[in-house]
Amino acid sequence: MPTNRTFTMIKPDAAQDGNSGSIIKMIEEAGFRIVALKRTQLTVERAGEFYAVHSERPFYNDLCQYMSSGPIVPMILEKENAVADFRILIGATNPANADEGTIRKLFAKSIEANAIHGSDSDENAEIEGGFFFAHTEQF
Ligand code: IDP
Repeated sequence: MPTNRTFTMIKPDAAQDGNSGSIIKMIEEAGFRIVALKRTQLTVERAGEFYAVHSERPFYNDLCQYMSSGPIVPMILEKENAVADFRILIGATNPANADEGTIRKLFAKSIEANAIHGSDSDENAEIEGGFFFAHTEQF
């Protein structure tokens, strides 16, 4: 995957509340091109695999339960400087600290149910995109 791509997923709280369309509109209006998109649901085991880096953190089990509690909308996105620009668009992990106008400020419920994921590096964007999409599903 080239370095102008990032990976995101709309999390169960936002997908369940019917906010997927509004969030996708914000993403496209911010200049990101959708390379791959689907609606799916993680098992608790698959959620644990995705968040394995956090397995020693006290919130890990709750996070895996939450992330498997309903449908999610994973996407691969393309834009110059995609990883950094997308982190700005989504805002801080805790919506209480997120800037006005960011996706998390607008749609997140809590530090855990924070509406959306965004990769934190080019390397993780490639790994996370590959977790959900085959190369033949990326256009
Ligand atoms: P990020 O998603 O903003 O990169 P990370 O620190 O990588 O934040 O955490 C991954 C996810 O774990 C967060 O998006 C959030 O859903 C959850 N999380 C992070 N910190 C906490 C916490 O202190 N309590 C509960 N859940 C948390």
